[in-house]
Amino acid sequence: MTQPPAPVGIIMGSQSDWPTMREAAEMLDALEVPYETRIVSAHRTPDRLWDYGKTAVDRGLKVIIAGAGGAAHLPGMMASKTRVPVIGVPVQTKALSGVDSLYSILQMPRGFPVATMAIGAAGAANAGLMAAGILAVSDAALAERLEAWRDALSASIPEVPSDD
Ligand code: RP5
Repeated sequence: MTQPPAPVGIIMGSQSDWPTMREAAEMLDALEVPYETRIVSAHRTPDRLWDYGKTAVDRGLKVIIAGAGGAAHLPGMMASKTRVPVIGVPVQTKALSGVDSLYSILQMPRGFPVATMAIGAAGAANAGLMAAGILAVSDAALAERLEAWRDALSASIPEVPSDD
């Protein structure tokens, strides 16, 4: 039996981005959302970027999570190539702490938006949640799982601080 196409693509500029981008993957695992992962670099593999963007709609992708660091052009270039919503994750860098990545992703020109998350691991995890939220608009079972996940997080926060 053929598997339905993964609705979420997690792409990243380099293998070195994976420890960050894994946070998005783990969030989608927790919410039982299928995804694919690819290394797609705006600078090192531009043809791969173009092909990925060009075929995204036909392959059934509904959301793309794109993480990159430094001169982080991947999310924006992907947004220019496909109408599939792109969620950008600025990967933390050594030289400029990820502010370079953030600014590279954030300031898109009018017409080609990227939903930009926070720098680093929290941003990647939130990208997974954002992708799930987008899909949950038309998937009642996923909406229920997402509500449960959010409720569990709220319930895990103590009301009173502890000295331990
Ligand atoms: C970017 O350059 C990647 O997204 C990565 O964050 C950064 C450094 O890449 P490597 O030199 O570690 O492969 O394209």
